[in-house]
Amino acid sequence: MEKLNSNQITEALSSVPDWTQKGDNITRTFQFKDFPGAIQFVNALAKIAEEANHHPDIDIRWNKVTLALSTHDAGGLTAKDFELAKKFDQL
Ligand code: H2B
Repeated sequence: MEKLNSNQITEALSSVPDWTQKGDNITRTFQFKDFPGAIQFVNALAKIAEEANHHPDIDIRWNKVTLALSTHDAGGLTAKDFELAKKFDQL
């Protein structure tokens, strides 16, 4: 996987407008009705992440789940991060 340059990142971000770049990560916070709702989301995304062998950092706070995606193997953001972000948006 090739690390994206800043122009490529800007372009890719337009396809996932709810995500924000923070350094070498893209992040989004999802909000649910309650804690079980948040956990159900995490369980669903865990399956996708494992199948893709690409695992987000996950921060769970009651009904909110913040995900951060980066490709550590490439030392930055790659197309894979944006692919996964799109899949998580669809959940
Ligand atoms: N997840 C993420 N987000 N970035 C990676 O670079 C990564 C990963 N690498 N999951 C994978 C696992 C790698 O460590 C294993 C060995 O394939």
